Amino acid sequence: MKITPQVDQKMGATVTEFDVETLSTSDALRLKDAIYQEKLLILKDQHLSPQQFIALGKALGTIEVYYEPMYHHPDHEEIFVSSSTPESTQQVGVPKTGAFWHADYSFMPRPFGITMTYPQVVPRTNRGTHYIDMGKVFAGLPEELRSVARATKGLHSARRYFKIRPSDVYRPICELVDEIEKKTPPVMHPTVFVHPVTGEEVLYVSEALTCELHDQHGRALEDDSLHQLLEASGQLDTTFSDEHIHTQTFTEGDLLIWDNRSLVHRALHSPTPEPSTSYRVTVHDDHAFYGPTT
Ligand code: 7UC
Ligand code: FE
Repeated sequence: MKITPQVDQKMGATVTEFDVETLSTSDALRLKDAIYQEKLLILKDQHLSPQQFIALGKALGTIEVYYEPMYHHPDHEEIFVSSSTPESTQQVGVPKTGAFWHADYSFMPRPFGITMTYPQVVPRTNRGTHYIDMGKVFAGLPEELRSVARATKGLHSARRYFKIRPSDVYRPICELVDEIEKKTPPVMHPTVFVHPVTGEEVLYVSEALTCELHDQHGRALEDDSLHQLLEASGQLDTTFSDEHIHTQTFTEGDLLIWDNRSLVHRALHSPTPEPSTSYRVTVHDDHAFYGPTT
């Protein structure tokens, strides 16, 4: 197994000569270590069955099954399917997922540390994912904003990006909203936490899922601090040219693994009606999601 940092890129390393079938304990440890050091890994030339993809997840930790069954692979609930299949009448998974800045599962009480995506059908144009390293963002913030982050918590909710299910057609929207609030009540996370492996302080806010910042008395801040933090991170840049944004493209055989504590991401989807399918497996590692807050 060879790990090679990507040249002239803001982050990431490629992993070659990786074979899940013959993965030694020491290589599994090296791979895990590289996830946290490099933040984003691109495993090359992978030809895995769903079972092998799931086995890779289990080699890294404990798989989290997505809470909404609409996303599940029909035979393997561990696999989340993002798929636009214009030719097919039977939709599998959900089209165009994650096209907004977020960290996976930040709207849940216990998010997972590792996300893997494994593109199955790769469109010719516009397929990729944007990433921002929120540890780097925090390190570059002006001191006033760092203090605000250290003194507050963020409220995260799935409510704005919950996807309407086929079974929701003709339901009153208020009923659906109530259901979202009940099933996934908003959760608080520290605005900045110490990464349990790297020790870095990570700014944990996203444009899609962080709704408010609260002070130590639990009162919502009425100023624009959240907006300022998001602005400073590059997540509000509609041209995607902010210095923090890394855009990772992929080809068939690539399998992406990233540190879901450090990075926020945003999927890029092709505007053409080309078919596109991607599998995802998400994993809790052996560490608490965040250590003691700063
Ligand atoms: O359909 C989607 O874009 C799924 C998104 C709301 N959730 C990703 C996650 O795991 O946080
Ligand atoms: Fe995502």
